Amino acid sequence: MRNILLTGFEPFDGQAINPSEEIAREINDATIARHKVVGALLPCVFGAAIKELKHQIKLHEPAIVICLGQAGGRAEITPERVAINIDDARIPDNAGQQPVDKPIAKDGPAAYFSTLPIKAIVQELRKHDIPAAVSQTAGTFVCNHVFYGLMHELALHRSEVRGGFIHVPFVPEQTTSEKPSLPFEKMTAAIRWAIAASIEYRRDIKSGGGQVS
Ligand code: PCA
Repeated sequence: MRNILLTGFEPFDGQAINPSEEIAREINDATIARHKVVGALLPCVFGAAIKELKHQIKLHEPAIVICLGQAGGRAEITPERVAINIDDARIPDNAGQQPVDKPIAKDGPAAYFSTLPIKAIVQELRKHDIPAAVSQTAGTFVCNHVFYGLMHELALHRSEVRGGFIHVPFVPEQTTSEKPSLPFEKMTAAIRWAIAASIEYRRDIKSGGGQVS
């Protein structure tokens, strides 16, 4: 049975929890479409997060890597289309680092596209009444950093492994009423569907209208 590596992030920016961590913990050890899910936690720290991710990849030899992160303020589950080669932090990471306009890989390309079937994932989630949309930017903080680090590692050393990044909204406990959120159970179900779609669709489908407006 092949492994699927599913990572979440520790809380950051003074928050008590990070739903991405809870989701990865909840789905850890599940079997989905004859694949075993291995959950792992990444520090919200530039550099250290990529180091830990590479360590987990070496350890588990996954067929697919899906990294999760929190995007507070978004209303949908958002598979990310593109990782860009820049760190530009609006706030310090959990180690106090705040890089500005710093390339992630000196000689790396400007960007990598996700090799997850992002449109198929959106279609699958909407079929199950879960709000979902493709996102065109993962930002320039630690999530984009890890996403870029993942795609760079796969491009250089593991071209047969597919991977990408999915941002999730706040859970209701983290928000005031005017900020969007999704219940934890709904998000966990969503990520299970996303994993199943990633296994099923080795190539993405062509469909419009899936983007965040
Ligand atoms: N979200 C942050 C970093 C960790 C997380 O869960 C981001 O979007 O960059």
